Amino acid sequence: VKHPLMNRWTLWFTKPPSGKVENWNDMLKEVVTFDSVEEFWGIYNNITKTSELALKSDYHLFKQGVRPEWEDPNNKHGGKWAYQFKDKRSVPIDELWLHVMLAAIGETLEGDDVNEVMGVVVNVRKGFFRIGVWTRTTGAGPKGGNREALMEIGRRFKEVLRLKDREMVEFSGHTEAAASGSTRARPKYTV
Ligand code: M7G
Repeated sequence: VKHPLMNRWTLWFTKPPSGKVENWNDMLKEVVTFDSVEEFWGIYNNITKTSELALKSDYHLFKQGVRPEWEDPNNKHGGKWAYQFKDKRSVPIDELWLHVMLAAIGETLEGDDVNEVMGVVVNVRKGFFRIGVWTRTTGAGPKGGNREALMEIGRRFKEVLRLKDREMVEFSGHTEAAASGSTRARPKYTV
């Protein structure tokens, strides 16, 4: 018996560049698409753990049909909630990333009639691990969306990561991140 998921999901991997990065989007590799709990575990048990990935690697788990890049039509008006874990040796990154993936595919990151979550990401970097949740809107502007729904996603994400009250998850729009040339744009919201 297969336990179906509400959505189909695609796992993507960013392979660290060997030389100079010409086009970021070319580094994205589509790994596999699945739509059941059993398939998820089959894949999870056969891929490299986040803690064992080389620096500059990313995993992206996105709804099928949404590429894990700002330029995708489903992301271009959106943004992300993110948290950086700076103590790489003590953080249980494999467990945290697993819990975030389970929350995504189990649809517990957002309320029942909300359709904001596009995917989740883990970045392996020199000084930190970062986990993020990408949303379709920023809760403001012409393609505005629902700010309260976004804040709720931030609160649920923070719970999944088991952060303390004073450890803040930050939301920033992709457009601002792109304009500033890094993803370290000033956050719009914190929770
Ligand atoms: P990052 O990997 O999100 O964070 O972005 P990091 O700074 O901690 O490594 C690093 C760089 O990758 C950005 O400054 C962009 O040059 C590029 N990049 C990241 N993302 C998610 C995108 C994207 O969606 N589209 C494009 N074109 N470039 C991106």
